Amino acid sequence: MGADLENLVNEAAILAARRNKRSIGMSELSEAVERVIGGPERRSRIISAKEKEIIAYHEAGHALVRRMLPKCDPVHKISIVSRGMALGYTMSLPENDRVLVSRTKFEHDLSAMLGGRVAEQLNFKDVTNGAGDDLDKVTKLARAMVMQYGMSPTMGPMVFGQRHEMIFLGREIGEQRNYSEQVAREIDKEVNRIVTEAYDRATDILTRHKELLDTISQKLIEVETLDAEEFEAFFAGVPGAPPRKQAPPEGSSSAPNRAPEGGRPSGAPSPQPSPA
Ligand code: NHX
Ligand code: ZN
Repeated sequence: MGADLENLVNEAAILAARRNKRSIGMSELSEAVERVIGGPERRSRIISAKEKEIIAYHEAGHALVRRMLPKCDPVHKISIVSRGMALGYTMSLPENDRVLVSRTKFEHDLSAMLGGRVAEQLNFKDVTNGAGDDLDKVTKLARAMVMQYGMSPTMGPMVFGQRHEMIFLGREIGEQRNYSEQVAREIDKEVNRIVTEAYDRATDILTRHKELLDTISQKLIEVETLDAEEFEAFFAGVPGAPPRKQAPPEGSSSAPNRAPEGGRPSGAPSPQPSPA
């Protein structure tokens, strides 16, 4: 944790020095956060016009679904500039520190994670291997909802499988199956149902807002990145878009449950690493 912060500030200092600045500003700090989470930008990567269009639609799909579902965290940044391993990414920013997550929020998050794949399908009538990482996360989350969180009405409030973890390494080393073949099939069916419903929800949103998907994708092709404010501008007067709270001014502490000391200071963002 302390080492993470040291690394973060060091990255910010390097960026400030490169920009011939005498001190670290907010822009260096946020770029450092993005570098630490997602790796360095790779502007030299060569991408064809067709691929750039696919990447733009994929990211616009994530962002638009995320914006239309009330339980999703707000979009912090959309980019079609490669960073680390990813060709593009959509970052979100939790509005408050959360410990407990509802089934509804998980369902909305699944739809947002599938938004990229759905946008590819709707616009190109074809899909790419690029969504593999999104689908991996979707499948793992849906499976955890059924097997670990008791969130499937048909499977009931039970835990399936005894997970063997090496606690001190925080790593899973395998799963002991403690349920029948029959139950294994029911679990698979439930995981599939949850993912399918999330996919259908994303398809519904992107079909109803296809023109907006086109507009945002074209804008991304043109400018390559959109920040929260630029993205939000597309939604003024759009019916069906849940209202977005105005971000509190820098340094103000409006969150009631924030730890007074030792926690993240208010105003310091904690962007999610997910490229989804
Ligand atoms: C490939 N990369 O392997 C190419 C080079 C679908 C527009 N054929 O979902 O970049 O396809 O929303 C962390 C996070 C690899 C590590 C994402 C490693 C993705 C990312 C595969 C966007 N954004 N896919 C995404 C993407 C790809 C990949 C990752 C990772 C794309 C997608 C990578
Ligand atoms: Zn994606």
